Amino acid sequence: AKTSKAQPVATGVDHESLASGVARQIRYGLCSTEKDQSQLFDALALALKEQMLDEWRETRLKDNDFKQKQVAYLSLEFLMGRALGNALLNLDLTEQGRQVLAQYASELEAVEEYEHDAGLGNGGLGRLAACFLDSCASLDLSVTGYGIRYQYGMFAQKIVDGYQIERPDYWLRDGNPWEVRRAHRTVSVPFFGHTHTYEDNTGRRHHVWQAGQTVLAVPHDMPIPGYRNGRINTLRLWKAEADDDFNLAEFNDGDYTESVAAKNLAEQITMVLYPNDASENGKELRLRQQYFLSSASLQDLINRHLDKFGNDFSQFSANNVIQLNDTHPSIAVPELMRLLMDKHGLGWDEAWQITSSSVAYTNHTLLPEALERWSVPMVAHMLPRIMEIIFEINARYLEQVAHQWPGDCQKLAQMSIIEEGPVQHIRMAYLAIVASFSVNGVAALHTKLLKAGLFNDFYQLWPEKFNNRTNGVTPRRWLAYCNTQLSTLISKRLGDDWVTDLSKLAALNAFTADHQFVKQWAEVKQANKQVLANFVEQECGVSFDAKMMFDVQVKRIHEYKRQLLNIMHVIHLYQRILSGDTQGMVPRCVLIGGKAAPGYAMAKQIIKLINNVAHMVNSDPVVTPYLRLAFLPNYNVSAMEKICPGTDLSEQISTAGKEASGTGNMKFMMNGALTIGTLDGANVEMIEEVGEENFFLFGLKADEVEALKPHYNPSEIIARSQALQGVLNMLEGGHFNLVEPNIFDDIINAIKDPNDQWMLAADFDDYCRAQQQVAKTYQNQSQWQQMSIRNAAASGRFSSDNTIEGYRDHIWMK
Ligand code: DL6
Repeated sequence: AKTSKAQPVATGVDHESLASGVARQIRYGLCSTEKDQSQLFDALALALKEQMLDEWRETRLKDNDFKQKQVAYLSLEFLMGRALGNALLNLDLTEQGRQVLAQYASELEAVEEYEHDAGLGNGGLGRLAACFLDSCASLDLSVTGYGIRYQYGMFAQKIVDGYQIERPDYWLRDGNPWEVRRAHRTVSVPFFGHTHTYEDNTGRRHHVWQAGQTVLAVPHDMPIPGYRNGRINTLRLWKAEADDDFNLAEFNDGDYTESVAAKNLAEQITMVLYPNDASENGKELRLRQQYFLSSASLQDLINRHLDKFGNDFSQFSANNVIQLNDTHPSIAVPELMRLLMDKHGLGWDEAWQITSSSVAYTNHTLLPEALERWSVPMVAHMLPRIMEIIFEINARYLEQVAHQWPGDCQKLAQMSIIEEGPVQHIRMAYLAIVASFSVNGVAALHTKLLKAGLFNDFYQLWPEKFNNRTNGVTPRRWLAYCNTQLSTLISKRLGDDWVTDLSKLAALNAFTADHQFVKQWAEVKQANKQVLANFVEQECGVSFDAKMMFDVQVKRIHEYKRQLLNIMHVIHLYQRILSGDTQGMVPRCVLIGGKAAPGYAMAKQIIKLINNVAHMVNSDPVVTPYLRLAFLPNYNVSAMEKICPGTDLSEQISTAGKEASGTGNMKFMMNGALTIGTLDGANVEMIEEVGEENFFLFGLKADEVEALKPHYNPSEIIARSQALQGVLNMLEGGHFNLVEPNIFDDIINAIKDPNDQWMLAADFDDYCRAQQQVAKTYQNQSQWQQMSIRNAAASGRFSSDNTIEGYRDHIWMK
């Protein structure tokens, strides 16, 4: 059944029961006499979980009836962040929570700091999955998130001498009060071994995979409360455990220690999140994780189906959708075929009919290097039956290709799921497209480019599969929770319906001429800037002055995101200040934060450059009245909750055509920041909503980037640009690395390289022009504040509720 906007219903728990729950948890749950803040966090979280248990159970019972289609959202990443504040908000218990903690002389904000971020993701893709879960629950949709319970999440980043150092993030050290281990739903996942076939006496062929090893997948469930609507969905995270027979042979041989040590091998599968956001490194353990997640989740789905319908699979695809979050879980395609055929006795055609009408695929990147390929020998060794099924899917699908393009061998090779070469590889994205009934991109431009470029052959073959679902972010966490002052101000004028229907923010446009409102809007921003300034001081030791403009770029460090362009502009400003040219300059504090993949040398050098420039800028008293720079270590979800409310200017400056969507851009916009950006990803749609006059647009467009590529000549551009020459001279002169010679040579060479696909030099002058426009506008504060209101007012389209309604209506319930 289709539902419309989220409809809050009165729920909530009285103060008494939450207070007694906390007291009981301290006494019996934690068996504690102490009431320090970390204990209070545990007790409050456990008491809240207890409040959710009945509704959680009821939601499950209702969903097990399959009156509503069930969606399984398979993702290797869920970047959840902290859960406490979000649960209090969604359950309408924030005030009660505050009062209960006051009884222990504690403040909610202080207690919240004791929760470890659940950092089970790298960046945008994982955080999107987390926003989607909130929206699905709030829209009363039966959606289960399936992921991995990594013991170590995204690494903790430290900065030592300007360099990134990675430290393990053992987020489970103090336990996880939210999770429920459901051992009775454990399934086992096969690996290695060999296959054989036999014919039974009816002539039917059977395939048997004699696994060399099986690993137990034990579900640990996290509650996902909808916004005040009584629904509690589930995020089911799988933990790998060795089964009791693990290496029994060695055990029987008397090698007890070897046998027990070998258990670690199984348990390694869910030990650590791979910290690469846009490149796959072909590691065997990563494939193990992907198959482990896919197999466990599908077995779980099938078990639920069997409980209700027995071995009758005729309605399986009418009752289930499996949404693949990127290609990472695409090994689910052959796994579903295997389970249906080898375990449940279906024939190929029936199994394919079910698979291809249940699986849908979301693509999140245009970068070819991020498209996964697995070597055939590795898959054949680790998952022998899966390899056979992939070959068979490919053979059957290539017949369709041959039919569409008769005699075109080139087409066959180029579209084959198996890539030929010295070692054959499986193109996982192709496997996902071939099997899926829906293939979607994550912003209009991204989908357009997928259809025209990367997946054009497939678009020609199956145009009906392709659709766009522009990303969004949840307004609960990213406005109502993280920016309480702004939320209160908005609600005073508009009521609070906007929390579940963000399009209502459009009504803010009516107040841009209301001086009182504009003044209050500016005061809220000012207060949030002070909070951010305190945070920067505490984390970076750099003093930010809330009277200056706060200019922020936080996201993964990647060449295509062009933190380097940002720092080149900072160097340009620094030079202008040193030469006394401060006319028209607005004093600004620049904040940059983000993690580099540990093996990504260039990204790490960029971090080092930012830190070295920061050192020079911040230590010169001539410069600091105009410019300050800080690199924020360990950027994560809870940091963003403090950053986006206090930001004036959001930097979304990727090379056009490279950022699939971006979601940080939306969080900033919702919180009233203005954006300087290129025509890339969802920026394009943000401009559509807010108007170009309320956005600082610069740079080449995606088609211009492509057209320029063959004759890109940075030397010519440098020769024409004094500003760029100035920046390069300073870098080449070693101004920022006097005692560390040559450490920035790669960066300098990249800017001058005709093969620089990020085209830094090409966009530099226009970026500086747009930044001057920013400064000029900021000097007119009433204009700036009005533009800020218009940005928040126009952000309604970027609520993930809106996105999920699109998935619901055009993919899941179609
Ligand atoms: O769709 C969520 C997010 C987008 O907003 C970003 O633009 C995009 O870069 C990110 N993609 C990835 C791809 N990783 N892989 N593969 O993280 O997805």
